[in-house]
Amino acid sequence: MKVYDTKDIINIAVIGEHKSGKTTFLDSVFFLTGKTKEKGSTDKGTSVMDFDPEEIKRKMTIRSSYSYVEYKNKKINFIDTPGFIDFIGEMEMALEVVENVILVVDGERGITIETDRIWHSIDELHVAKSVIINKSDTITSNFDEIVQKIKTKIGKTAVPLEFPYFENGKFVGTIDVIHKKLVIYEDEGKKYKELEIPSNYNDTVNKYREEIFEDISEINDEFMEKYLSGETISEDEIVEGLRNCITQGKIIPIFAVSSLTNVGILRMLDIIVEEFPSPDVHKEVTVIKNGKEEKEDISTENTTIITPFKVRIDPYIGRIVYFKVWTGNVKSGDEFYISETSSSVKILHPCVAFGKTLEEVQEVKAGDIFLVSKLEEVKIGYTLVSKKEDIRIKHLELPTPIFFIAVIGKNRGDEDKLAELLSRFSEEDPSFIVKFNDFSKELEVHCQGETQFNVYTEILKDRYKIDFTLDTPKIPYKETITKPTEAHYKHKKQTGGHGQYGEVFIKVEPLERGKGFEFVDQIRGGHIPKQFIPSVEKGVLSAMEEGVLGKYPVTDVRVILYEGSYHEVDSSDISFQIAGWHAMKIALENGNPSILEPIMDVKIIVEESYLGSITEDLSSRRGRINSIDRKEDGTVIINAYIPMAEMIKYSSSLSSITKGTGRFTMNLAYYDFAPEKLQKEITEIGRKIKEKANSK
Ligand SMILES: Nc1nc2c(ncn2[C@@H]2O[C@H](COP(=O)(O)OP(=O)(O)O)[C@@H](O)[C@H]2O)c(=O)[nH]1
Ligand SMILES: [Mg+2]
Repeated sequence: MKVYDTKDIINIAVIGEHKSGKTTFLDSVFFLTGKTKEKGSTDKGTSVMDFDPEEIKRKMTIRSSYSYVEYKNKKINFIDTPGFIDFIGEMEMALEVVENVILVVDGERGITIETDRIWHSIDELHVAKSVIINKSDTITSNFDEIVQKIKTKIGKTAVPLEFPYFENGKFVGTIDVIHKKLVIYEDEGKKYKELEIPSNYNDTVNKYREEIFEDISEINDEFMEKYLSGETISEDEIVEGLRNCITQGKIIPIFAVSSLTNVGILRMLDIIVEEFPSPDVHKEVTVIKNGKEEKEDISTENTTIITPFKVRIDPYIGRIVYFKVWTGNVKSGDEFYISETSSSVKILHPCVAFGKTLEEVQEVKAGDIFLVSKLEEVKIGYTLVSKKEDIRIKHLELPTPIFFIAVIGKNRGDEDKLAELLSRFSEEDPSFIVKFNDFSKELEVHCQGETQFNVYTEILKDRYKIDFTLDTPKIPYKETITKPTEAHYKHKKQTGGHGQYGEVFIKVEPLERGKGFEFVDQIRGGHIPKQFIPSVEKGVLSAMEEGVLGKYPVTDVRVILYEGSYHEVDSSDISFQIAGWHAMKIALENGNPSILEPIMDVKIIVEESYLGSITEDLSSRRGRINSIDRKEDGTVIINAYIPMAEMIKYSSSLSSITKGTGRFTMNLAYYDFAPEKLQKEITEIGRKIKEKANSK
């Protein structure tokens, strides 16, 4: 493959609900541009993008995948993404590296809740957006209806550049609004002929053109003057105005296609190479240099910055890392510095990919995407820089987990294997988080939903034959004290030779929520020698690992060491650790201990008609509603604080209340005292968990 300049590269992520036809659309693109002789098919398991055996088996995209095509002297990099909202992490990683997003809408189903959800997750992203109404072969009348729905749900600025044309009820072509042509497809969609628009379509074409002209006028005064005064506007001016509007998100173009019959796609590709922004729309990229935000010229020769955005473990090739080049260029043998690890790596044999096939390239320029195999030390989230400087690229934040589950190996010894395999999934999909719960000594998965969890655990069962049971994960409760207290402990032991001696007096005070731990040394006159002060602190901290109620860790306390004594010969690090430990345990007993529970900051988005049932449900979950915002599209956003214990199975409850239409996000907000009536129960739960964990 030849080397492409930044201005000739177009990066596109294809998103949309499950089964809307994203992967088929790309198979069609590959077929029409001559990349494949025979068109791939997800139904037959021959698709270019869904090449993973797990994907073929499920007929579903699990991971994002990348392939390029060359068309009209441009290189278009396509990233296909999974449509299940559970795999939103895969989608977000792709979104970070593209300047264009195409939303695929299933024309047969129209704008569904899932489509709406996916679209909303990119609401605030500054990329050029477009929509294809796929499966246009199955719709004969409701195109306008879908367009109207797109306008209310997705944005008023959405407007068709092509709408479908039917002959005898068959989708045979499109009407191109900009070029004012009827485009009829031949030879399996590989060719088209341009004809005059039948006169009965003129009104529709003019209506859409007016919309487009008004949008262009908004950002271009010269264009506006010409438009208003009725002067002729050249096709070039329209194309350029439209390109600027698309780039700035002022227009969301809509296309009508059938990925199955390849109708509409070739012309769409023509428009893509003409109108879609290349990475050079951003002349600069924002980086964090030595902790400060700065701009770096993308065409610089001095500094090459690349970031890994995806990892794939290929059964034959091994580990493959996908990179985006932000500035500069990359050649085989180039050395890069990683700020995150303060180490260097060499990039050898950069490749482009077509499905699972890799092809080495000579050079990769700013804006482009490439991949490298056998690169072990690089992880998603790192920034690689061609010189030894602390430069980082700000990443999009991955969605925080909303689904939690404990995975327990059936047989002894399975646990390690389970942890290893689950972590491997997590390396490829960082939104699938595997954690070892120190308190319960159980393995937990924190992820985006049941579908994501099931896909991965089915692989465990099918491929690795590992048996496991599932359990609810344990809530990370904590303990604190509620009144100031004092404690004294003298540790004295005489055994044969050296004895042990250390005496401490401490005051322990409750701190505000979230303050954690403070240790104050008020020893005067060397009553405890300097070197033993950290020993006392160590003992105190070790006592705090298990509270005196449910054995949950202790937090939000200030410990003041104000007096003590030592022995010239017998005092030692360990003696003072022991004294500190005992004193702290006494203080915890006497400080009116209480249990703290984690409270989540929850954002729930539902259609307005469900508001009543949601608020009712939230009050039964001890939720506190902070705000309710009504949006133009008929949805409401409810912000609430809800205890984590009440949120463990919330995804399925929300789904059943809203018939699958609601969605939510949550983050840990703060810790608060658990209600009086639950304290005893939580205490007992903690003791039981600890007992079980210790017997392991
Ligand atoms: N009738 C029709 N079916 C299509 C079209 N595009 C895709 N499909 C079918 O829709 C199903 C889902 O397609 P797929 O590409 O796997 O969807 P994805 O989940 O969005 O990647 C498959 O059975 C395809 O054959 C189309 O344009 N027309
Ligand atoms: Mg797919």
